[in-house]
Amino acid sequence: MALLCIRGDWYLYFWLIYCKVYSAIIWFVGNHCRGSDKARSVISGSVGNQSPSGLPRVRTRRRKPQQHKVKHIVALVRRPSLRRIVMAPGAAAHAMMEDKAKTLNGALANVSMRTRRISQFAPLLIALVGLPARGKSQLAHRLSRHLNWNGESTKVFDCSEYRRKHMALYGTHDIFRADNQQGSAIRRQSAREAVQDAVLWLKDGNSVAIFDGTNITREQRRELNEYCLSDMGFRILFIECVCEDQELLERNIIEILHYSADYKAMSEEQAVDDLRKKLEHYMRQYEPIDGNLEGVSFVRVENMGETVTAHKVAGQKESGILGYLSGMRAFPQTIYFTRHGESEYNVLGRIGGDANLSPRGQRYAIALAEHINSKASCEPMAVWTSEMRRTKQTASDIMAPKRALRALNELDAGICEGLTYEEMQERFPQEFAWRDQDKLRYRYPWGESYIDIMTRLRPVLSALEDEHNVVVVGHQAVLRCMLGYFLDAKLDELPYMTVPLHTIVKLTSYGYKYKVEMVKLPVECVDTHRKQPKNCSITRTTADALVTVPSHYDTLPSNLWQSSEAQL
Ligand SMILES: *[C@@H]1O[C@H](CO)[C@@H](O)[C@H](O)[C@H]1NC(C)=O
Ligand SMILES: *[C@@H]1O[C@H](CO)[C@@H](O)[C@H](O)[C@H]1NC(C)=O
Ligand SMILES: CC(=O)N[C@H]1CO[C@H](CO)[C@@H](O)[C@@H]1O
Repeated sequence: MALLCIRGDWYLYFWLIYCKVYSAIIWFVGNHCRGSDKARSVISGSVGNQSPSGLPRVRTRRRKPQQHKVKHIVALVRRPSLRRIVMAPGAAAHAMMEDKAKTLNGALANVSMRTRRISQFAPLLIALVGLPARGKSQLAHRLSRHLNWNGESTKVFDCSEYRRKHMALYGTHDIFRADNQQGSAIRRQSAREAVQDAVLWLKDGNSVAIFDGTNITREQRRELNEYCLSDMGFRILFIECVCEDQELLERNIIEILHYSADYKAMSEEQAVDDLRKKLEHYMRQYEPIDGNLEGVSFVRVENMGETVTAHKVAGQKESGILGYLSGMRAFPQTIYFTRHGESEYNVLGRIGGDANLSPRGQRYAIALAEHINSKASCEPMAVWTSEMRRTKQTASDIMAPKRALRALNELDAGICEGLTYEEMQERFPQEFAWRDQDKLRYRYPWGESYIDIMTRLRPVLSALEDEHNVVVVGHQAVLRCMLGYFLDAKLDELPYMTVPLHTIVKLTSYGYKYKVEMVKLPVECVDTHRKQPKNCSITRTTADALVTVPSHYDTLPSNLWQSSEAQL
């Protein structure tokens, strides 16, 4: 044992001395300009300081070489001769480069400094850039819908609407000619007004304004950028829409011809000719964004989201927008929404639960399948249901791939699941009144609010925006939210939207809007829509609370099947 210890010690000792000597030599070589005396004293000092016991020696071995290394590096950097060697060959060129960079980046440096200082939470102005018919308006409105849904109050400021205000009647493409003084004055004026309104909107405490201008030139972009960043302290993001896809372009042009207010009074040939000339005028003036020449942060969207490139984009809102843009597709779409067929709980006036369809509900399921299957033979369809029995049963006969999504489940009524409104009033009169006071935000104890559903529906809605021919079999509250999203409903109106049972709601996109068609299938059912009562105070009487409750059965009628047969 003793021998082993001594031998171990000896090796350690030897190794230590070797290290010290080695690092000292390195240090000495590096430091020779500043005198070797000091180096030698460091060597002798560190060797002399060795303690005879094992443990401390190990520690010194670890620590000391590190100190030497640091000193060694410092010495190298401090050595004037060495610095001269590094600097000498390129010194003049380097200085010249610095000067050049200063003059080049001079204007941009100020801007980017300011960008960095502007808070993440500052309001954001989005300015669209691009030729007409590149899908700018569609992008603007879809983005606005998406942001509003996500709690960022957003509004689109459309330049052409301001122009129309100035010119009661659209004349011809002539006003878009670069050399048309009066025309360009009007366009400049309307752009200015749109920006002013956007600024007022943001100053009012809203978070995003989308400026749907047309062809902002490099100079205009610089001005707008400067104005937003330095004068207003807003964040700014440019979105450039580029479209090389001829098919997409033609579709956009047809949509403009159909839906633009400018062409309402023109014959088709006239309108086509006019739009073509207008495009030519714009193309002559258009300057695409060049990341090398302009210090602005921008996103380029090619072919409506096929390719998305970002330049100097930072910030939480902006990255959300970037994510949305890159997932975006644009083609005409039709989506069908329907509630499940009448369920046993609907008949009884009970909320929530996971009941089966009533006999009448089953009849609706068959009628729905017939209706959808006749369309499905032309184009492929898909069916999305919730995870609840009543939606799955409703969709069961539709011949299309089905998917059950938890996000589509009905609002969770928590402690009130399975109760009738009368029972709710009896057991939880205060909760019932609170719900009537603010149905959108009211959350059932242990359950959900409409706002909660909106949150969980986000991914479904994003996915749905890029789908065509989908049948969504859902529930009342969930469909209110979904339809509200596509139809741009006001949030406070959502909980009172009418989505009756046994009705197919067909949404068809046109331009950036959706057209809605209600198809009521001839199968009897109860009404489940409860209007907001007049008296929402906590102290209201039971009669006041129940005044708008729709009528329902108290027990499942045994003759429901026959009676509905008879009525048809
Ligand atoms: C920044 O802007 C100020 C005033 O607008 C100007 O005087 C200064 O030269 C600019 N700085 C740079 C680096 O260009
Ligand atoms: C609601 O009902 C309570 C109690 O019946 C009554 O005091 C109150 O005035 C009513 N409020 C409204 C707005 O009718
Ligand atoms: C609406 C808009 O910004 N139009 C501009 C397009 O480019 C021309 C040429 O610079 C401007 O004069 C317009 O104001």
